[in-house]
Amino acid sequence: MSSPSKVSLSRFLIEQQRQHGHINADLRLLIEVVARACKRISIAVGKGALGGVLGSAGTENVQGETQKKLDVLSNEILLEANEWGGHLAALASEEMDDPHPIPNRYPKGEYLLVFDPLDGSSNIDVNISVGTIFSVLRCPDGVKDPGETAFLQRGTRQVAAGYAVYGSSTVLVLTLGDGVHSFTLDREQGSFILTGSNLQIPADTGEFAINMSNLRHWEAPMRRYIEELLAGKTGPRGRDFNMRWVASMVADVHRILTRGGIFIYPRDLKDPAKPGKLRLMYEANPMAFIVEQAGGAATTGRERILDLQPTTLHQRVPVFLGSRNEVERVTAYHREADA
Ligand code: AHM
Ligand code: MG
Repeated sequence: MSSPSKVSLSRFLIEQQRQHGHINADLRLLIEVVARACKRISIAVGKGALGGVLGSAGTENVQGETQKKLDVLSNEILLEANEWGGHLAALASEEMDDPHPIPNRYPKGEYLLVFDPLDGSSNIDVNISVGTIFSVLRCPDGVKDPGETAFLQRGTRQVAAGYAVYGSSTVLVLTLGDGVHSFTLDREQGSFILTGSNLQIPADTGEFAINMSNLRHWEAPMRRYIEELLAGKTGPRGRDFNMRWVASMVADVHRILTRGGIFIYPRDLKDPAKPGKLRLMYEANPMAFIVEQAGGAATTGRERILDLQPTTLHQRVPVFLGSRNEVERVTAYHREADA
């Protein structure tokens, strides 16, 4: 008997369309195009110094962050790949101030794509995992030239979300709203192969991920939560916890999806104008969608992330996500303190 054949991303998507009716042909094309772009980004990242792609591009994005050459290149790869297929009405990205319209020479589709082309920029030049995060929304009915307002939809309205992590292997993680699945890039074949179905995040964990250097700027309930974890066996939690922080959200979330954990980028009081570091539309929402689909939870420390009504494209939010029982506990500490 022949061994069961491997399931490629293309086959997986066709089956989702044919058997389960979860997606239509346009959404299938969209995911395939994004995956192809991620493959190109993976190749560019993998070349490192040999590709001449390391270092700063000498420009700043809308958030005043210095762009790396690979940030700019990854953004261009995603734009170019997605412009002409007829599946999108517009795109938006961390690296562009305003939404990018589909040029008039191409047909327009019903979806909006929003992405962080290369997340974890500070890790690019030091050979540590980085990734791409994306979220898919429907263009509101009757909107012909979608601007910023068309994108400002609650996370619950996402029809798909995913990320690619460019680590020791390249893995694409995807949800279409019916569980979370992962695909590993077969570098010889050039295709993504299904390597994980219906991933589940354990409800309990002994691992947390946070940038501890900001501790002095945190709110009281946040300090309480971390101090209890640090107190270990002899503290109120009665057990020891371990810490991991890659400083690439994709890599930290991928670890949590694989073996559990809680990821936190809280609000801090260093700059009261900034309610957190991570961006709602292309970091928090897609990751919250994936984490919830894997049985985890995602909040701002106070509210469910997916319920937030966005007010601007590049808005920032505090992020608490991962193993359900830990996210619920730290969220309860914030609510208690507010009450
Ligand atoms: P970026 O999109 O500019 O790369 O910033 C987001 C990144 C996340 O990937 C990561 O979790 C966080 O910033 C790390 O922040 P810090 O430098 O405070 O550790
Ligand atoms: Mg980012």
